[in-house]
Amino acid sequence: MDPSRLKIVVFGSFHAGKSTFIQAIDPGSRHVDAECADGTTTVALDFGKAEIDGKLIHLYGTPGQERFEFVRQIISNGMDGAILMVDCSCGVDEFTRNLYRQLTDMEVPLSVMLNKCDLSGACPAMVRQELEGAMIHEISARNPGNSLEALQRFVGTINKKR
Ligand SMILES: Nc1nc2c(ncn2[C@@H]2O[C@H](COP(=O)(O)OP(=O)(O)OP(=O)(O)O)[C@@H](O)[C@H]2O)c(=O)[nH]1
Ligand SMILES: [Mg+2]
Repeated sequence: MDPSRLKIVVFGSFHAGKSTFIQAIDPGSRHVDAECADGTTTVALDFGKAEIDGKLIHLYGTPGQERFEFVRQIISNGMDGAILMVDCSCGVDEFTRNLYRQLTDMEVPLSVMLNKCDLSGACPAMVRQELEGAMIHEISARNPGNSLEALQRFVGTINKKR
């Protein structure tokens, strides 16, 4: 692996905020979406770039719909780190729990991002309790500064020699 380049993949349930996060990090990011009832949904992937601590970060977003499992498998190939995006105004669903288990079993560096903390119904404490032991960052993906800070902190923990 090229130590100056990190592939980080963003997972999470439908509408957790994966694409919004990547857009916040890289306003020039690309998104393959389709229209859905309340906006758009990712049907292939998101791709954005950032430079953090002299490292080139390639950020890939996955689709949140269960039927796109094959896409998640392809995108995860060779990842150096994973982000699990959780909408903390909804709590932890079964899909998120499964993703958490899978990613933990893979022993890939993992950050759980508790998203939508700007909403009055957000309950990050409840999600923290469920995913005890995880490296957790509380964010609002609608806030680019806050999102970048969380990504920087996560990147700082990834061992480049993996
Ligand atoms: N209030 C609030 N809304 C957010 C936040 N992040 C995302 N959203 C909204 O949540 C909805 C879904 O966001 P997306 O970024 O498309 O979610 P996604 O996880 O990529 O969704 P899929 O690709 O369908 O799985 C959009 O309407 C966003 O504007 C946040 O931090 N706060
Ligand atoms: Mg998306």
